[in-house]
Amino acid sequence: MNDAEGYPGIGRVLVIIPTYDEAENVRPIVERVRRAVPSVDILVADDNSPDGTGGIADQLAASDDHVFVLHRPGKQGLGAAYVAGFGWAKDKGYDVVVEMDADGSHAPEELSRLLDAVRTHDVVLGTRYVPGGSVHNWPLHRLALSRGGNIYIRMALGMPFRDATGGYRAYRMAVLDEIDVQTVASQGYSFQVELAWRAYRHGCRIAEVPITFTERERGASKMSGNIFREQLLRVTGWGLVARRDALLARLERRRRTTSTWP
Ligand SMILES: Nc1nc2c(ncn2[C@@H]2O[C@H](COP(=O)(O)OP(=O)(O)OP(=O)(O)O)[C@@H](O)[C@H]2O)c(=O)[nH]1
Ligand SMILES: [Mg+2]
Repeated sequence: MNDAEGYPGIGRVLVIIPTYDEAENVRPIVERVRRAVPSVDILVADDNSPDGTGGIADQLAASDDHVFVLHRPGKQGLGAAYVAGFGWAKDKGYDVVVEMDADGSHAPEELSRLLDAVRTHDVVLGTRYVPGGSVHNWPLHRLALSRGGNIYIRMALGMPFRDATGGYRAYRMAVLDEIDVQTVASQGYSFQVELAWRAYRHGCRIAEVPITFTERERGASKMSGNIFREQLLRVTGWGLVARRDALLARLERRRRTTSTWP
C-alpha cells in the first residue's frame, strides 16, 4: 500500500475476501472496494477454487499494488481462510482488518461506515437488523433462519447484539491477538458468532452499524444444513459453559461469605 497514513484516524486497513468458486464475482467485488475506499488494501484468500478464481485474483494483483492473493491448498472452510488471512495481516503490520464476502452481499460502498466506527471501537459489526439496516432478495425461510438464529444466540449467550452471525465486520488487529483468534476452530456462521462472543467476553468496545445485505446474484451459495447445525451446537455449548461458570462463581462467593462467618 502506497498511502503511508492509510484510512484517516485508524491506520492501515486490509479487507480480506475469502473465495471459493467466485470466478464471476471476484473481479467486480475487488473493483468496487478499490473505487469505494482507495486507501485500503485487499487480500483475496482463495481455497484453490476449481473454477479458476485464484488465477483471476492473481491477474488483479499483478495490475494493482493494493491487491494481494493468499493461495490455500484446498477447501478448508470460511473460518480457516479468515484465520490464515488474519495471520497474513499481522505479519504485514496492518492496523485494522475487514471481513467481506465475495458475492456482493456486503456493499463496499458502505465500508467507510464501518471504518469510521473503528475510530471509537475495537470491533464493528455490520448489522442487518438495526434501524437503517436491511436485507434484499432473501427468501422468507433464509430470513426466518437468520432472525431466529440471532434470537437464540441472544438468549443462549446473553450478548446484546442484533446480528451476531453477519460476516461484514472490522476488527482492530490488536484485539484479534487479545482474543487469540488463531485458536478459533469454528467454521461457517459460528465462526462469526465465536469471534463476537470472544470479543464481548474480553470487554471489547463493540459497535453495530447498519448495513444493506443483498443476496448473491451470481455463483452458488456455500451455506448448508451442516453449517447451521454447527452453529446451534456450538452456541448451546458456549451458553451452557458460561452458565456453569457463573453458577460456580456464585457458589464460590457464597462459600467465602459463609466460611468467614464467626
Ligand atoms: N476460502 C474460502 N472461502 C469460502 C469457503 N466457503 C465459503 N467461502 C466464501 O465465503 C463467502 C460467504 O460464502 P457464501 O456461499 O456466500 O455463504 P453465505 O453468504 O453464508 O450464503 P449465501 O447467503 O447463501 O450466499 C463467499 O465469499 C465464499 O466464496 C471456503 O471453504 N474457503
Ligand atoms: Mg453469500
